[in-house]
This record gives sequence, structure tokens and C-alpha cells, in this order.
Amino acid sequence: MKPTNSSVNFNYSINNLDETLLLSLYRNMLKPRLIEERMLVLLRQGKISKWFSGIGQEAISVGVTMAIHSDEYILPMHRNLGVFTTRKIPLYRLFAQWQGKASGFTKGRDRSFHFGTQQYKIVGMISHLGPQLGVADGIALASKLKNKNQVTAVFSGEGGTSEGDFHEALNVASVWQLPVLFCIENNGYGLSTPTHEQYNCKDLAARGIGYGMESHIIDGNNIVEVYTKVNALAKDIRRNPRPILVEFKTFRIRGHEEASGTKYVPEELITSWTTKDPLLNFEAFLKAETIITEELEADFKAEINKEINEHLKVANEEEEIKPNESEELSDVFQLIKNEGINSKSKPEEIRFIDAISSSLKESMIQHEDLVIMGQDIAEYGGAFKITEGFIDQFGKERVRNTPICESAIIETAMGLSIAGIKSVVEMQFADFVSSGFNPVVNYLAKSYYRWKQNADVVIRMPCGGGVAAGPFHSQTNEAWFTKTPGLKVVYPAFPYDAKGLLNQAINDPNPVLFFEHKALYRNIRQEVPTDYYTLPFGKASVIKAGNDVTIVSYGAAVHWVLETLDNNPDISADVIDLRTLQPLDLERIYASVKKTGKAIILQEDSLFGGIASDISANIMEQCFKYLDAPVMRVASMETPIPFAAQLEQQYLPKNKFETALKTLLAY
Ligand SMILES: Cc1ncc(C[n+]2csc(CCOP(=O)(O)OP(=O)(O)O)c2C)c(N)n1
Repeated sequence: MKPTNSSVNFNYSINNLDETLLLSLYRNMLKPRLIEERMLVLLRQGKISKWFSGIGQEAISVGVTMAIHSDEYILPMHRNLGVFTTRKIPLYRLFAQWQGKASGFTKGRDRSFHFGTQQYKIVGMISHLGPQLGVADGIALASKLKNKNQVTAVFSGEGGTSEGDFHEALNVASVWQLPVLFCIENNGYGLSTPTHEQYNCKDLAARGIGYGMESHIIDGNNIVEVYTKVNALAKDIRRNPRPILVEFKTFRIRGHEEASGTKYVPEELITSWTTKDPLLNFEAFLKAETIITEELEADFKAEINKEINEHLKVANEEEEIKPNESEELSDVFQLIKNEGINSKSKPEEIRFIDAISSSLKESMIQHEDLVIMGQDIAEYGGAFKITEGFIDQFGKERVRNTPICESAIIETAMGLSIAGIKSVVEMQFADFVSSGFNPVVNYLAKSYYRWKQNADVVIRMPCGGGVAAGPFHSQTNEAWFTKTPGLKVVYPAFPYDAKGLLNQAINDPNPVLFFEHKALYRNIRQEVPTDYYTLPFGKASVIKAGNDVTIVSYGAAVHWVLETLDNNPDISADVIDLRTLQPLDLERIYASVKKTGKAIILQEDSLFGGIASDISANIMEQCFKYLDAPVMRVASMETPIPFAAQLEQQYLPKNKFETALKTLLAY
């Protein structure tokens, strides 16, 4: 149903708003409306693939965007075309984005509003909705750390407020008093789900209060109310940085997306909300007040339609993207110098854990903005005491205790990166990254490829078994990440490598999962330079040279290999410690296998789907004619990792390795 009313159903308190401002509020709402009406035509003609309508909700996008300064970030959702148009993005770029063309914002790699642009300070959504909110926390944290007194505005539908991300983001923002304006657009339905099936409270605004946050309810269809109230709130946040939640009451008068229709919405709801159309009511008001004439209205429409036509023509005439494999592959990671920085100091013998701690400390000095976040890492010094004493040297702003909100903190790290700040996030145990899995594999991993926004984040992962800690404190879960393009995965076995690689990980502007085996922390010592140095990624180290077999491993399992060889001095083996799993030094492996003719891979994780399988497959494909035996993989049992020491020993592959190695040598 097309809104047609012309009476004024709102009380517009224009007070001291001047005519120019009122006209631009009107014009800024008119533009997305006219674009959408055109998109609906194109959709029917099959010229665009999907459309999420924001018709009837324009006052929120436009009012909020006009109240936020143009250098303040705004994080819109799929119905917020008005944010993009009010920020004056050239329309041909939007049209090209929707057609998957190069002048869009993602080189055809993502659709609709799934993009961001630093130029316009807009950070678009990922499909999962909720992560936007935690990312806004990070941007707001950066503003607070740099004393910028800026507001970050972020949107969510009422459906999105049911996601854990929403609750974590509100909690973190409130505990840290971050200057975020959380904007909930309560439009009655999340796809076909009505509000009473989505939540069980009267107003979502109450959720702000639950998190210790000021909150407000605003009539989302009254542009004057939206603009004036948000403008006042934004000013207040700039003066007194803190989060505020606003629930905008509105209604989605079209389908979730055009193909899904509105059959499940009672007709009378659509009819009554149509009379509250934000554009037509305001238009009628401006006419009644003689602020706009029929002529001026026609001029506005003609100008906007002309702009739409011209820009559509530009986008339509742009050639389709020509796929180019090497361009796709080279856009997964931001380029970085990967040469390694040499140390100049005399080495000292330290433990693995000291190497990690020393890297973090030196990196905090090296990068003066670097922020470390994690549970209990400040006064308490972290579960493993790696950051003990850090707050005395670097202060609590940079060494941040976090609530138990893995998702929101990883999203916050993403937001910091958007605002130009590096961060390291400590998982208390690698197992708990599953509570922040979505932002790692969908936000951090894909953001550079999608819109060239790097995720300058290192996630530290204290991992691994042999410590009788049971299924949730012993996993080595690198395989969850090695299969996700866009993530680098580092897994050192020695203190020297741990320090040099962690320094490199923090230098790297891309997301890095840094695995630290807990069993190595206090058991493995090595001479390590006392000053700052880095080691390049993607370079395995050959820690023993021999002729009969190639042994490939990483992490604690490298030490099991060395123990086995100590007990069998007659075995002549090349031992390759991978050090990084992504990038993976396959060339080093191939060179060794071509020499020895036999290969065995030892991995601590259970066998199926682990990196040993991929290494094995690559050796078979690339070195088949050099092989004298099938490539062998030795790994843990296909069960969760158990607690009781004797069960854990049976589970881990350490004791099976010697037999497998001897079987291979005898082949
Ligand atoms: C994590 C996740 N679950 C489900 C979906 C599918 N989905 C996309 S939009 C949507 C409804 C969202 O409702 P709401 O947040 O109220 O926003 P609205 O579409 O009403 O503006 C759903 C279920 C999704 N994109 N992400």
C-alpha cells in the first residue's frame, strides 16, 4: 500500500528550528523515499536482486544522521538508506554497490548495505545484525581514549535486541561509560515475528535501565521529535561521555524484504501506521505552515529524480566486474612487511611465559596506542599472570579488565581498529573463544576483503592439553580458524619464536590468532634476546636435520617429537616446526620430503579436519613421485579431551607417535 494521506497527525514542536533546517529534514527524507520507489520498480523488472524497505522509517535514519556530526561514526542496518543519502554518498556508488559493480564499496564482494566507508564515516552491517553494537563500543572507546568527545551512533532492529551481542555491547558500554548512542528501531516485526514473540517486556528502552544506562523512547515517525531529541542527547554525550539507549517506535509497512510480503501483518496495523507516514505528515505540516509550496516540493522532487536518473545511468553503464583470481587472493589480507627485525641485545634464558609477557610489554612501548583487553588482566595480572604489573607501567586505560563478554570485546577490538587503534585480546582460555566465534570468523576475517577495512587485532589463545583440565580448558582449537580465509594463525613451540612472532603479530595489521600452549608456559626455557625483535610469518624452522624421514609438527607436540628422537638416537629425521599455520610454509616441507621420501605429521588436536590432513594432502599432490611410503598423520582420538590424567594420556597422541614413526620407517 502506498502512503497517500495529507493530513497532519503529529504535533510538530518546531520551536527554534529555522526554515532551512526544516526544509533539509524534509528533503533528506524525500531522497531515500524517491530512491526506494525507484528500486521497487527495478526490483519488479528483475534489475536488482533484493530490497529491504525502509519506507515509513526514514525519519529515524535522517533525524539521527543530521544530529550526528559528519566526522562521527554511524553504524546503520539494512533499512537505513537515509543514513547513506544524508551523508551524501554519490548515488551512482550506491547503485553500483547494489549491482555488484566496481564503483560500489566492495568490488562486488558483498551486497546491499553490507559495506563501510571511512570517507563517509559509515560502518555497515554484517548479516548477523548484533555485532554492529559491539563494534560501536570499540569506536566509542577510541574516541574516549583520544579525548575526542565524539558520539558513535549505532542501529539495531527490535529483533536484533534478542541477540547476545546486544546485551554484551550494552553491558560493556555501560561498565566503561562509552559514548555510544544505541538506536533501536522498533518496527513491530522481525521478518514475520511480531514483537510479543520477540521479547516479553513493555518497552525495550527498559533494557537500557537494566544495564545502568539512561534510556529514552522517541516517536520514530515524527522527524522533528527525532532530530531535536537526538540532537540534544548527542550534545550531552559529547559533553559528558556515556552510553544512551533510545527506542524509536515505528512500523515496517512493507515486507521484510520485497519477496516475503506482508500477509502475516494484520491489515489494520498497516492502515493505521500508513496515516503516520513520516514524510507525508511532515510535508503536509510544512505546507500548512507555508514553509514549503507546491512549487518548491515539485522542484525538490524533480532535482532528486534527475540525480537518480543520472546516477542510475552511470551505474547501469558501468561494465560488469571481470573476475581475477590473483586480485581476489591478494585482497584477503592487508600487505605488510614480513622481513623480521633483528635484535641487538645479548640473550638471556627465560621461560615461554616470560617471552609472551616480554613481547607484550615491549609492544606496548613500541605502539603507544596499543590496548590490551581481557578478563582479570589488570590488577590480578591475568589467569596466568602474564600481564602482572602492566597497569603500573601502562595504566588501566590501556590494560583493560573486561566483563565476561567475549563477543562484545572482540567486536570492540574491531571498532578500535576502525578508529585506528591496535589491540590484543586475551582469551582466558582458548576454549572460550567459542563465545566470541562469530565476530572472529565473520567480522575480523572478512572485513578487509569486503571493504578494505583491516582488523588490527591479535587474539591470544592459551590452549592445549596435558594439564588434566578437562574438555573446556584443554582444547587446541586452531583448526576452527585455519580453515577461515582472512585469519592468520600462529602457534610457536619455543620462547624465542613466541616473543618474535607475538611482536610480529602485533605489528601485523591483520587479525591474528596467537596460540600459546599452557603446558609450555613454565616448562620450556630458552635463550631469548632481551630487546625488541620480530620474526617473519610463514617460515617454518628445521630444528633437527636428518635423512630418513620428515617430521612435521607445531606447539607442544614439537617437544614430544624431540623427546621421541632423544629416546631413539638412531633415527635420522628432519624435524620441521611450523611456527605459523596460516601462512603455512609448504615449500619447506616439500624440500624436506623430496630429500627423505617419507613424511609424518604429529598434531595435538583430534585428527579429522585438522591441519595435518591438509599438509598430508598437499605432500601427496606435490611430492608423490618422491614418496617411498604413504604420508602418516598422528593426532588425538576423536573424542572431546577428557579430564582424568590416564584418560587424557590415552587421548593425546604423544605415546602413539613413536610406534607410528617406527612403522613408517619400516615401510
Ligand atoms: C544471526 C542472524 N539470525 C537471523 C538472521 C535472518 N534475519 C535477517 S533480518 C531478520 C529480522 C531482523 O529483525 P529486526 O532486527 O527487528 O530488524 P528489521 O528487519 O525489522 O528492521 C532476520 C531474522 C540474520 N541475518 N542473522
